[in-house]
Amino acid sequence: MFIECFHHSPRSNWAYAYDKDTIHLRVQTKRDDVEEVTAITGDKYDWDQHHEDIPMEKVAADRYYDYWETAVRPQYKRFSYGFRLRSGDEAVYMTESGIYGEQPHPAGGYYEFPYLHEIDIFTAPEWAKEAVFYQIMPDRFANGNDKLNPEEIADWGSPPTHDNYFGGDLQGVIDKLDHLTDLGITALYLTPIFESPSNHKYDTIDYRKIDPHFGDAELLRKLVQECHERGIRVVLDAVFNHTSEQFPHFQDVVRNGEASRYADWFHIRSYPVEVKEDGGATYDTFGFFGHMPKLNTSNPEVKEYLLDVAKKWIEDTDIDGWRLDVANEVDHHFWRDFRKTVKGAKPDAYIIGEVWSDSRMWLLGDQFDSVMNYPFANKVMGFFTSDDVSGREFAEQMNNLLMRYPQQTNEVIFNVLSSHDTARVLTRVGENKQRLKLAVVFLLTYIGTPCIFYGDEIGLKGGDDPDCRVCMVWEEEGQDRELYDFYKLLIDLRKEHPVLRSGRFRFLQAEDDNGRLIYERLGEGEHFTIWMNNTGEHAVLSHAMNTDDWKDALTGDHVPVTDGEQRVELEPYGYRILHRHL
Ligand code: ARE
Repeated sequence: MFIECFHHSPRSNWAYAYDKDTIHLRVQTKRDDVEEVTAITGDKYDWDQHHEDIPMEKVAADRYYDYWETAVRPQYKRFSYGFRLRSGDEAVYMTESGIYGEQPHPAGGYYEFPYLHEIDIFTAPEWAKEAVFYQIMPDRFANGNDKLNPEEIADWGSPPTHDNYFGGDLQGVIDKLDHLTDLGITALYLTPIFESPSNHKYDTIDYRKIDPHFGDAELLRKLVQECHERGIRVVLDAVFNHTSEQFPHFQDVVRNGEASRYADWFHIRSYPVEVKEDGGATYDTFGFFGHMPKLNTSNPEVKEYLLDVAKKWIEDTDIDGWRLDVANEVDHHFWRDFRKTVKGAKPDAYIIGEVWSDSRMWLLGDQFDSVMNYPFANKVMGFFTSDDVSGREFAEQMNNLLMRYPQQTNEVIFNVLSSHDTARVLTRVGENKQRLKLAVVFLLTYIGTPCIFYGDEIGLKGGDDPDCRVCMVWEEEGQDRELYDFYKLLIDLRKEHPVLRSGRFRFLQAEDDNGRLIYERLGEGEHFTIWMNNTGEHAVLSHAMNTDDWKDALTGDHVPVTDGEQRVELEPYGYRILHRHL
């Protein structure tokens, strides 16, 4: 066996409390190398009386590794453990102190789960597990009050640029809530709405004031209330990594230099505070954007100011959570205090960090509940936009992502296909609606909290920012109603079946020479299998099945099993969703 490929760590995504009674353990081994892994568990204070060998299941495989997982429910909420790994006649024991040919005495050197404290368990808000999100950029969604329009607005539907405005506002969102309700949306994420000089509002002048072009606090309160009456939660966008250069405290530093009482609110490199001819700023910024000075969030005054903002909007308008802009560039101390403040104001608030890469550091239960899952988006869109990625490669990529995080994180991670920072899905799939539908079926039958970028459901197109930020189309003749009905159908299916939200996810079949795959969602009382043909040819997929009460989840047709095998014919880029009650 390739012992050098064995991996376990007694914390994080390898050993974690899933709920108040259950701890999940995971082990990594080289792909197709080990035949059996057993968790050797016991209570170090009385091993003879309290020990149990627990078989581990191979739950996933990526390109290089197999992943084994089991659940342990220790009677006294504590246990020590090691692993027996076997291939053929060869067996070895892996403990924290090393790898041995014989089972070491449990007296020491085993891994430890010292004690399962309920307060230490990361639990995400239950509603977030059930949610289907819709992301809106208010300036582009609907204009509900012309009186609030910026001085100059572009014609609705004309090409967006980095600088033009279209006059959308909060009243427009309120006016169009029926669209969200009809689609089946249960949660709304608004990009920034506080006072800002830009059309995207990601450079804040006043965190305590709604941008006058969008409305005011009273109107936001009304929007949240109308959403709550419809069973829709509301999440706002917190831009705490940086401000606008017009932020008064920054302007004070520009005017007064080192003498400013706000000098330590920012990361000033040298004085005077300015953006030089060559574009370089004498202070830290978001990216290289001089108009976005970076806040020093380790400064207690800054922390107090921003945490008050986070609390204020929950208390004043009853919002249900925050999406955190450029979250990975703000310090962890700040986010730990942020979580305490936000959860103190609303215990089931949902905190989504914007982190485009591996987010383990923020998902240990002490900072974020979730992150915008761009690695998911990139792999899913990479698979469904081309014929070059095989089903097996895709399965390996998704399994690798799933093994990064604890199960309860996977159940609420914020899965997107596109956003205001990426090209739209229909554009990314080359306007091939069949490919688009496969990607959307995957999004809405996968584990995690799905989010739909406004307008994707009616076939809006657009390249990278700013082209993706086109105005919403409200005239039915400008909408792809067939696509809308498809999104609605899949959202309804997800909302009707809990197993599509929190059931076990497994790939059942993923071929390495084409884009065909089958995966399942399995939970209390229900079983789904989703069959996909991500190729341009007709396909017949078959899979061993020993039960015969399967139906097509969308048509209700019975899908027979013959001689222990289920066969499903698929059109090019076709899919079938099969369902049975257990
Ligand atoms: C836009 C254009 C720029 C242009 C600028 C002119 O994108 O090319 O020069 O306008 O003003 C906001 C606006 C953007 C604006 C930007 C800068 O929405 O329209 O830029 O401000 O003025 C990384 C960060 C991630 C960040 C993206 C944009 O990690 O946090 O870059 N996303 C957030 C918001 C944005 C917002 C800002 C940050 C700033 O969602 O909307 O931009 O507050 C890889 C990397 C990622 C990288 C990603 C995208 O995947 O791994 O780290 O994200 O690419 O570039």
